Amino acid sequence: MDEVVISRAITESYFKELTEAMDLDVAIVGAGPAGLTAAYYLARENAKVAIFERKLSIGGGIWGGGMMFNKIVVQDEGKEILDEFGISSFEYQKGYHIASSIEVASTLCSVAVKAGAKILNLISIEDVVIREAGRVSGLVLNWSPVHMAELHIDPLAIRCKVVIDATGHDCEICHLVTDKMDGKLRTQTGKVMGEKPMWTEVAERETIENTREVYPGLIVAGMSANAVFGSPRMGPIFGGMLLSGKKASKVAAGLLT
Ligand code: 48F
Repeated sequence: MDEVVISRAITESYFKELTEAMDLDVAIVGAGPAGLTAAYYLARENAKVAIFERKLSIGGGIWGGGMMFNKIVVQDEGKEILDEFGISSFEYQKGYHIASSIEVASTLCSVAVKAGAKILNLISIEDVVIREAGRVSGLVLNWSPVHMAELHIDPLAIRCKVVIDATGHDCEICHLVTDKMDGKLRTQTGKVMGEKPMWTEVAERETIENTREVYPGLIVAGMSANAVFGSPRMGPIFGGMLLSGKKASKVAAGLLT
């Protein structure tokens, strides 16, 4: 075995994938449950889709379950998606299904990749590209270690038809649109309204309602949708995240046609 062949194999195949990701149908920011689910359904419909994830690990807030206890809860509607992906669960009490956060995170990652979605980890999105008619038409990326080391290094950019902000509580892409160019979101205030305190029942329902195009070319999904529209947080129940990801894939597919 030759070290240089190994090194070439890695760099050539990685940069081929990165180059292909420079022109996408859908670019998803954040590989949490919402982003991974959206990527799976889009890839299954043959959309050219990639997820950009800041961290080394894929799965966002799934791994830690509730307060580092690695179990998550889903409701009946969410369990249908767990079943579809072959993730085991058991009914703790009527309507409350328990699953291993380890199995959920690893399986969501696996099904998305096997369906054809590309996942580029260790890349942070630091800006959006806005061109014709104020439409989001691309993302600006940099290596996460560049940000961590506070190095002054210019980023690169990719082009895409649709962006899904699946960045969780921080809804970072929506903040970029409002803060950098005073873009008006389709919320009551035109701004990010901010997440409200925990109310699981309402939060789970509203996550799905809030999953929509919030700015031309930009869809919000998962916790980011609730943060943008001023809905509550829900805690370690994940059905809303899975269902929001699925809905985001449909909204994105609608924008592609
Ligand atoms: O936070 P996260 O899991 O978002 P989600 O899919 O799910 C929320 C739940 O985990 C939980 C909850 C309800 O169950 O309240 O919190 O909505 O995943 C978001 C991912 O986005 C990445 C971040 O590292 C995380 O893995 N991320 C955030 N900002 C950026 C980013 C960015 N600017 N560039 C790249 N990745």
